[in-house]
Amino acid sequence: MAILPIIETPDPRLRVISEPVETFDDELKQLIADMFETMYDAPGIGLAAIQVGVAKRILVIDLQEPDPEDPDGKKLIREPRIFINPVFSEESEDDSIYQEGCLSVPEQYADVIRPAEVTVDWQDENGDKHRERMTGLMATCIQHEHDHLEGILFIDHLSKLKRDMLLKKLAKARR
Ligand code: GNR
Ligand code: NI
Repeated sequence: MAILPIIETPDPRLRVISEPVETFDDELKQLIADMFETMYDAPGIGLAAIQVGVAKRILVIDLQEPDPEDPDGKKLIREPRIFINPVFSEESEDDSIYQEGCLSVPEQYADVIRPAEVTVDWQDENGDKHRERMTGLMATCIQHEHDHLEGILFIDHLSKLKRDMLLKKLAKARR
């Protein structure tokens, strides 16, 4: 296992369109393990392979929501999920607004409007096919991750004014 370096904007690799996975081998499983280790370390709730420089249609997500049984509400439940070659359909008419962040746009946050629900078809690490209706934070997160496969960042959903303000803040934070 290895923690991989996360690519940050304006690295042009974040604009590349990722290629479908065709071979479900040990190398793929190793990459997925490294992606989870990198995501948990960051920490983040999702990661697309292109964020670690691999232009393949692979997403890992773990919303790490608090355990409702834990009296302090501090314990997070780990529920790692793998989505390979995800395809969306039946995006809801209803939208949801969520304050998003991105490990490739560090420490910058903005409200993004997306369909509240989406049906996703995908393959797992063995190539087996799945379909599920996503809602809530999972719907938001998987749409954010899927954007990465198309070279899109959450800041692309903002007005030019808001995007420029956010990128200015990022530049300032880096100095
Ligand atoms: O860790 C992350 N948090 C997050 C919050 C709201 C909407 C999307 C996300 S995904 C992000 C990790 C990341 O950059 N994934 O690509
Ligand atoms: Ni992101």
